[in-house]
Amino acid sequence: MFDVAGYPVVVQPLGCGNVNDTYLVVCRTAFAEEQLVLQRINQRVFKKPENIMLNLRRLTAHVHPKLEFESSESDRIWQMPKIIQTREGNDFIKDASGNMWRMITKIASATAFDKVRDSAHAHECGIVLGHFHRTVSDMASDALIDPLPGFHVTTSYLQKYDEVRLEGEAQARVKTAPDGVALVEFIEKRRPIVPLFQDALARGEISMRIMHGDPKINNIMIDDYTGKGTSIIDLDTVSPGLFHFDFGDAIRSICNPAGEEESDLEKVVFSLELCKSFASGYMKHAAEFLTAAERNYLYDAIRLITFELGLRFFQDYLAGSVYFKTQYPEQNLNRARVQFRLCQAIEAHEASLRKFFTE
Ligand code: GN1
Ligand code: MG
Repeated sequence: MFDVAGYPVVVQPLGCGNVNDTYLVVCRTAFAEEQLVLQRINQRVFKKPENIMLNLRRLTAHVHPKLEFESSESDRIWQMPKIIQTREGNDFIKDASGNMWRMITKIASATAFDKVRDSAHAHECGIVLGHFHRTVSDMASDALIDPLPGFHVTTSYLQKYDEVRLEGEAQARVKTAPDGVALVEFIEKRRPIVPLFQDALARGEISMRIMHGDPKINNIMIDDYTGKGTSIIDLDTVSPGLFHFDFGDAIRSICNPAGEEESDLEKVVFSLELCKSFASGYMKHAAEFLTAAERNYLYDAIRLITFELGLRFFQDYLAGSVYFKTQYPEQNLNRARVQFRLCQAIEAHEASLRKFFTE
């Protein structure tokens, strides 16, 4: 049992994560109530779930004191969820079927949106990511255990894709999709950019830091009362990595106002205006620690992470949708189409984006 006061009055699904199962739990006492987040960790994705809890403990031990210290002088109360232990003092529970459950505090009176609302929203998302990066920028890059080895190593996804393409079922799926061959060609054309970040790392131009790993728009909480960003959630992928992946991932999800699930590809666009709003918010905190070499790769990060996610969706579709949860059979195919379309739109803005980030 988790160590919470009172009695649960409701347990209901929360959010629309593609990996873990997430529930809102409300516990009431005779005079108050507490909202909590209960999650079942997807052990097909997170093979060593104990490590993500160990990471969360280390991360929150580093971040919470800083946030508390800032509270008196900042323009907002920054928040980060906290682990609720079991009554026995453990960070998670393993049930009889081997499922792993954990409970964390809920960032209350705040909303995580699936789609961007306006420029001000994009700007706040930038502030939140920049603040997060600044807060962890003094953590050693090996302070956390890598929970998903190869997570943003684009070459490893390409290799997986190459393997799955050899299978009969995958070939049939390519043939059946009206745009199957075009999608394969789209990937082929971009093969040369895939090792870009590993090469830059190997040359020592950029270095590993602590990254969030999944800072998409619906992991950024906006205060219902003030409209300000207040927290970044979904901390399981926080790990050694590059800030670039976070920067790119946030932008690809924020600057496509149609969102990840759009079925009308005409609506998938890249908004330069939203991108600039996000980046100006991000730089409020990030300007002090980003190096000139790191800035040089910001455009490449947006393009590559969008391509990578499209590749991951397409590869999963070809493999029979075994990784990302789906509500209909072609969902991962459609998600891939959206990311590839967005990648093309980003490429069309290359010159202005490069100029904007390096000036
Ligand atoms: C997954 O589970 P969720 O929705 O927070 C995925 C991310 C993708 C995202 C795309 C561990 O995140 O990498 O960018 O879907 N997380 C993992 O929506 O694979
Ligand atoms: Mg996630």
